This record gives sequence, C-alpha cells and structure tokens, in this order.
Amino acid sequence: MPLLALTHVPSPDLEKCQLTHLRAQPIDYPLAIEQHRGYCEALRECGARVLTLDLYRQLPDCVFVEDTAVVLDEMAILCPMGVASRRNEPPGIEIELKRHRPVYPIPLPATLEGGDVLRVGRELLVGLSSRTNAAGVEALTNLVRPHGYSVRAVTISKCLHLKSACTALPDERLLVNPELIDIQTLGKGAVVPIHPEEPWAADVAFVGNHVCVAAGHPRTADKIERLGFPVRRIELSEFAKAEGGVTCLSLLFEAEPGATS
Ligand code: CIR
Repeated sequence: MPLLALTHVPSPDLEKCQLTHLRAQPIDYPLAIEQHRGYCEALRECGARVLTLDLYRQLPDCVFVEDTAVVLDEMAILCPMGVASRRNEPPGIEIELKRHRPVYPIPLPATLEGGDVLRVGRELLVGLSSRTNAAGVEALTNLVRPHGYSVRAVTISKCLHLKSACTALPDERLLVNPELIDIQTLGKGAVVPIHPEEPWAADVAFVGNHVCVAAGHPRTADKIERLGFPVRRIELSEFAKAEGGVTCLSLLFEAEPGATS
C-alpha cells in the first residue's frame, strides 16, 4: 500500500506559536518555507506520497499536523487539542482523513495530542503531558482496545510531548533521551539513548527504509547509521525553534490503493 504523508504549509505567524519548554526566538519564515519544502521532498525520496494542505495558514501552529490526529490501520482518532489556540486545526484535517479511515473524534474535556502517541507494534505508548490528560488516555484506550491494541501511559514533565523524548527505530527499539523521560516507565523493550549533547534528537521518523533525523542532531544520526539503518538528514532549525521535530510535521499512514487524496 502507498505510504501517504499529510503535511500543512507553515503559517506566516509561526513565530506566534505555542511554546512550553523553550524561549521565543526569531523565526526566519522564508527559511521555514524552504525547510518545509525540503522536508516534503525528503519524504518523497523515502517513498511517501506527500499531500500538502493549505487549510488554515492563519493558525500559528498549523504546520504541526501530527498533533491533530492518531492514524492507525483501522481508524483515525481526531484529537481534542490540549491548548485552545490549536482547537480549530483538527476539523480541517478530519475532511482529509475521512477519505482514508473511519474517523472517531474524542470530545473535550478529554485532551490528547498526536505527538503524545507512539505506536510500537500493537502497543500504544501515550504521554500524560501538559497536552494529554488522563481522560484523553482513557478515551483513546476505549477506542483502540477492541482492535487489539494495549495502551501504556507514560508521564511526561520535562518536554512537550512523548515523542519529544522517545520514538521507535525500525526494529522497535526505542530511541530515547533518558534525561527527559523515565525509561523504567516505557516497558520492557530495548532502549537506545540519543547522543547526550543533542537533547531534542529522540524525535525521528521511520519513512520507507530510512530513519529521518533533523540535521541539527548529527551525532545521533551517525549513531543510528552505525546501528545499520539508512538515515536521511533534514534541515529543520526553524521548526525546532517552535518546539517541533521531525515527526510533528506530518501524519504518515498507509493509504488504501485507489483512495482519493
Ligand atoms: C505546540 O506547542 O503545539 C507547537 N509549537 C509545537 C508542536 C510540536 N508537535 C509535536 O511535538 N508533535
């Protein structure tokens, strides 16, 4: 099945984005546009069909589409965003997701953001963070358990989302920054630590046969390569200033052959 990547054009107001653990820095918008094009191109080179939406570029955080939904083979779950400024994003994404999956919205006051949900086989690790609450984890669990998924909640306090601190490598080992997350809470799976001088390097995306890594994390990229995985380095400095990483910029899922997009 073709791999589809949904992305969204960056907002000219990106600099007014939400920030939780970072201080505001100037963002070079033309460079952000160029880096977003480079990101989409890299995903294409890794074998994904990239669809770039332009639905609500007036919303500062619109480029971070990962947070708006959780897409599994069986369904898409529309997220009740944990921050008010982002609550108009999911309704636009819903229209696109309905072409590919049955869509189940989770209503407020539960909150849940896609950046907090990491699928590892049939287990979902879910960050309990400033954006995802216990009711969000419970609502997600009720939707996915009938499809054979188990859910493990992981407390996150030192970074924005679970995936800021932990993502999965192609062999399902977890790439982790142990300074940001208690690895004991992640279960029994094997863990690979990022390079200690690159605190935000744990957010990587497996696309086609490549692990996509932000170019600002060269030592972690080299480490992943030494583990035997081909690496695609992508310049994302302007999105890092907005507290976003590689996964945040797309919703990646297998599209049914013949589905419209
Ligand atoms: C936010 O605070 O919502 C955005 N500035 C960054 C979102 C990054 N998304 C992610 O880690 N999945």
